[in-house]
Amino acid sequence: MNLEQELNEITGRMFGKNIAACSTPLLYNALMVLAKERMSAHPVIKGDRKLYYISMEFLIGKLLSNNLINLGLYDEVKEVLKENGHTLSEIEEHEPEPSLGNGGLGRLAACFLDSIATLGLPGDGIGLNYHFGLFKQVFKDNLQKAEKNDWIEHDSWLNMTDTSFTVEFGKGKVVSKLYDMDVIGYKAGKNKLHLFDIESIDEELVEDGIDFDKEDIEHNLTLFLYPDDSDKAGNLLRIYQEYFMVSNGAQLILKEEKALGHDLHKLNEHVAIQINDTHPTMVIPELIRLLTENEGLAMDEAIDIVSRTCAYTNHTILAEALEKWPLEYLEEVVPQLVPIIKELDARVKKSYKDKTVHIIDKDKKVHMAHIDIHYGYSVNGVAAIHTEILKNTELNNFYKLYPEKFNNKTNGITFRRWLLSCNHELADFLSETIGDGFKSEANELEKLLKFENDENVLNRLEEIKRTKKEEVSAYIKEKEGVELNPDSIFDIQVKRLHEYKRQQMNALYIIHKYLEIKGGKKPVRPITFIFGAKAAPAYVIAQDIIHLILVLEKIVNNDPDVNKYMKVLMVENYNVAYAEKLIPACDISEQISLASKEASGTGNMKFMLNGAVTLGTSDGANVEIHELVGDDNIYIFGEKADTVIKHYEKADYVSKDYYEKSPVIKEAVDFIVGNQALKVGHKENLRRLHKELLNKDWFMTLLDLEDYIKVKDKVFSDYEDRLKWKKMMLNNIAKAGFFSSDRTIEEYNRDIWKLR
Ligand code: 26V
Repeated sequence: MNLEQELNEITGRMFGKNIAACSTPLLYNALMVLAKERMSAHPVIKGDRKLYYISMEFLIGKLLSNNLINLGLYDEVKEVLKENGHTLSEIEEHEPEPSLGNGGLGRLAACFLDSIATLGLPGDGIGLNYHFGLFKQVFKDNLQKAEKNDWIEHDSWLNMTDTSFTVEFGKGKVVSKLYDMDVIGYKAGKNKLHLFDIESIDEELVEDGIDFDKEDIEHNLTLFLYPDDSDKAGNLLRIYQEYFMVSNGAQLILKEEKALGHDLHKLNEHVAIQINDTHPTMVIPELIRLLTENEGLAMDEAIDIVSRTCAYTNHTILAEALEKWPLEYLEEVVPQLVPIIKELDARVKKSYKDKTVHIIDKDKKVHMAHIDIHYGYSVNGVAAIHTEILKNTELNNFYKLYPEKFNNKTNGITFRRWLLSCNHELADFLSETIGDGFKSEANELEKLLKFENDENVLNRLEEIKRTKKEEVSAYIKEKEGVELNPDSIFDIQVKRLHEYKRQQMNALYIIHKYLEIKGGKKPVRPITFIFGAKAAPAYVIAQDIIHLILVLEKIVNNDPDVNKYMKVLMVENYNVAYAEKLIPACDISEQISLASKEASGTGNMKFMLNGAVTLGTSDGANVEIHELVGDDNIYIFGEKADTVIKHYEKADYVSKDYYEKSPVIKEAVDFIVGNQALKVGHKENLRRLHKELLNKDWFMTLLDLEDYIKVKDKVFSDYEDRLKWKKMMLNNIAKAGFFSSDRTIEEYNRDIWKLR
């Protein structure tokens, strides 16, 4: 049977119709069945030592196209659909997107699963099956509103299993229910993503927007990712979720090990557990508890074995993001873990007098990262500069104790999704020019460097960029009702909204440019400023920044003196699918975090791979991008990390000084509360933001603003040197190979997991 016959057989069996007669939703279901049938026939990757990647987030994105690519069916399916009067893109559009992650950390976990399977390594993901995931963002009255994302359909990529465990809490127990998704490698075998849920979930609990009874654990446990944790009930729910995940994970791991006949005294020989940020930390005391209470191991041995099994990845140095749970919360939610956590703490206190490395501090807060570092065998940061900051500053006291545990694993992205799937035009052109090898050996992209002076190649890169800009403009016209000019420069900043990422600095540049144009200084070529960002619902200043950007959008786009020269757009509900459309269309990739604060960033890598040029600070993986492409192919501005760290140490940064000494800064900042902005926006939000920038500015926006304006103006003028720009595009694509998550996973495996 050829593929067309196979698909016709499925549509006939399911709906009594042939392919041509099926509607888009029917075809989506039929293709999902086809992919699932093919995947179920693929071999499960096996080995003597297996990885479990435990994470509260797996931002997997839509799955149809990616699975078809990895199954090697993509082109054929596209052809068959075309012959039957359909397009794959209309079907992709129909697929709901699971929102099982916030941003980089969750997306990284998804890229890793793809690479682990592609490299043929035995490794499963363990997480939660949030019914409404991260909220769906809508804009009303220039403000963000949160709604639920109801992504689970009757037929989905989830496969129900009969695995179920009991998880005990202080106030009673719940019974879990496991759903699995197949994770298929690129032309390779498969692993699984295990997503735990509860039998007793009640979707009806959700009232208006994303409000629900946070205390009804038996019915709410897996409704949402990161429920609002601004109050005690939200924090407790977060602990319930974390423990539910790790207890299920630990029970699953032990069950699988026993089924394989492995001796649990040798757990560390057959299992590696990667703890993705501190959220799954309780897996350490939970495993110790299960091994001592149920499996008859002595405490010393259990601690020793678990410590040789678990490894920890740190994804941020931001103090407010490092989990420290009040001991009384843990006593309420997971009383059975508390004696073990106290035992772990007592052992640390016995060995080390230095209070900064203790697990339970004087205020009875439990420092989750400290459990990971003392009782794990590896601690890694996610980009070179980030790991150096961990070793020399943030975790220096731990580094002095355990230098051998610390290592760097610079993040990566899967090229299957971020090139082959989202930019066929570029992928096909690369195949024609340098051969197919880069698809499995990413460094082969460097072969492109030979064509740096080949006008045809350079022009094709420019044409492809133009095509992707046209495509996304048409999509945006339909979705947002905003007309974009594909001949303008596309300057894009898409990522979670956080003050340290400094979307507000980009907004201040936009004000500056707007005022320049009003004053008669027109840019040579129009510029389109695009944003996409969700803000945590309880994060007030982040909401204010979104408000400012939406207000600027209205002012700029409705001003006939200006809108020929510049436009501003914040897309609604930025998610993986939107990223896949925007990134290939980008000219300038904004990576402008305050140096030292962005652990790595992974969007920066996706943009580079698709031929955008980075405008960024010396932060996270930007530093490594800079090293790879050299000074001529990137724009770096702003203070360096060591200077920033010194400002924090000395507490000597005063934003008002920068405001007062620079008329350009003053004018841009004051625009926020000027008549024009207040006419469109809300006094309360705009005044609060203005005050924050002048009196606090914790992430030092004004420190770098002047340099940012200077360098960004230079980027726009360089854009007119088309030959130079096209060469920059080529160099960025050619040097992106290092950022393949296949490379990252090879390093994790070589240094940490040692799977076989
Ligand atoms: C979490 C929170 C939660 C509370 C409020 C403030 C706040 C700020 C940041 C975070 C981030 C938590 C960890 C995280 O998502 N880190 C991201 O991990 C990516 C993958 O390694 C990396 O590329 C990003 O730079 C890093 O921010």
